[in-house]
Order: sequence, then structure tokens, then C-alpha cells
Amino acid sequence: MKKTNLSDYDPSQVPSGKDYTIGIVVAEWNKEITDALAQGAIDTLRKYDVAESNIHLVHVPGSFELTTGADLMLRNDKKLDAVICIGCVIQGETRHFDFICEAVSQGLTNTALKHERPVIFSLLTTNNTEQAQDRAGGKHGNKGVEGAVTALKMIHLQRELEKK
Ligand code: RBF
Repeated sequence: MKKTNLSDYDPSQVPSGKDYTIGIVVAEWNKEITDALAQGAIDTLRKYDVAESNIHLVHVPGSFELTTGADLMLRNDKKLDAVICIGCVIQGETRHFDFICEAVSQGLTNTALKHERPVIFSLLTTNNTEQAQDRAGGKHGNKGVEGAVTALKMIHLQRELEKK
């Protein structure tokens, strides 16, 4: 079965972000990887006409803080249509990996439901650095690009469904 890889997205299926405002929260842990993911996301938002002034970028120390970062952004900027959360958790010798991944996936789900806005999970959870590099502009695409495409599609969907 062919796996869905949104890095190979069909450009004609991506809505224009002309009047969208989008937040991006980037974790500083594994910075080389998260910077590459953030760049992929920003390039894609620009490509789909999101104005520079409508892309709001903030950093948090680690992936665990992505939930609070997204919550703070959505609480303090009512114009934000979506928040893309970018992080990279690499399996170590202790169980931190499991706790962080679980907390972030639950936390971001709750934040999306609380604010009634799309919150995008662009969190790499890998066994090693090579697997992360493969997904941050390597052979498995750039998951930051995919996060941006997902944000554009979800904002479009929300606007369609909430149209009165
Ligand atoms: N943050 C990440 O974004 N990626 C990691 O791989 C990562 N590994 C961690 C491993 C340990 C042992 C600890 C204590 C923290 C790690 N963090 C990682 C940081 C975490 O997301 C958070 O910033 C801190 O736990 C402070 O709340």
C-alpha cells in the first residue's frame, strides 16, 4: 500500500492563504532539525500567498512546551486562524521520549478543541537523528511543508463548514 506523504501534495488542492493568519511554534531542542522544518513551513505558507505580516513565529525551549506555546498564541491573538507546532523528539535511553510524545499529542488535541482552531502536529518522533534528517528535507520530504499544507486545508475547511 502506498503511504500518504503530503510532501508530494497536489498543489491544485491547496487553498490560497491570502487572508489567513498563521502562528508557528518551534521547539529549540534539536534546533538544526526544527529550523529546517520551520523553514519548510514558512516557504510553503509564502508560496500559497500568506502575507509575511500574517506569519507569527515564536520559539519554546522544548517540544513539551509546544502545548503552552500554542495556547498562549491562541489566547492572545484572536485573529490567528491556526497554529503549526514544530518539534523533534529523538528516542534516548530513558522514558522521556514516551512522556513527551504522549503529552504533546494530547496537549495539542486539547488546545485545538479548547480554542476551536486547527492546531497542527508537526512533531517528529524518531529513533535517531538520521530518521529526523530524512523527514526535515531529506528522503522522506519535509514535515514542516506538510504541516503548512495541513494548516491551509484545515482553515479552508473550518471556513467552509462555519459559513452561514
Ligand atoms: N525536547 C525535545 O524537543 N526533544 C527531545 O528529544 C527532548 N529530549 C529530552 C530528554 C530529556 C531527558 C529531558 C529532561 C528533556 C528533553 N526535552 C526534549 C525537553 C522537553 O521537551 C522540555 O523542554 C523539558 O522537559 C522542560 O519542560
